[in-house]
Amino acid sequence: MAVQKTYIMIKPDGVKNKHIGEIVNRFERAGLAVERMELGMVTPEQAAANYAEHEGKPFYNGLIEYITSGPVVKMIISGDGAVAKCRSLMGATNPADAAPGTIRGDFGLVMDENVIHGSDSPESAEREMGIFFA
Ligand code: RTP
Ligand code: MG
Repeated sequence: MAVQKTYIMIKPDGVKNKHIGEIVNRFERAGLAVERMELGMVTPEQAAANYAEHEGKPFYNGLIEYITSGPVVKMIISGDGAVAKCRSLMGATNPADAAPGTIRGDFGLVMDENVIHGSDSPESAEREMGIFFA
């Protein structure tokens, strides 16, 4: 499988609830490597660019407000099939549907605060890495 890079972001609830170490550990244990890592805020411009596909949906305003509400951990993660591998480690979008053993299944409580973001395709990954690590 091809080596890929993907954009991963531990969301404000993941930082607040002190899951950074455990989450990074899971990616590393899966054979993936952390290429870049930075703790900081997401600007409103970055939030809008990252979630442009959701503009106009009922949950959009809350999503932007939430992702800019506190520090996040922005990461570039690399490895064989990194995009799909990370999505699989993250689990389903809604923590209620996410399998035990996945990041959202173990640490997520609600759909609106679901611990982690990960690029959903190699194309999204390129775009999102450009937004957060210009
Ligand atoms: P993400 O982009 O954050 O990694 O999550 P995802 O690909 O699994 O899900 P996506 O469809 O891109 O949705 C982005 C975020 O918006 C919130 N959401 N709420 N109430 C709803 O119906 C709804 N749908 C999506 C979630 O917090 C999701 O992570
Ligand atoms: Mg998404």
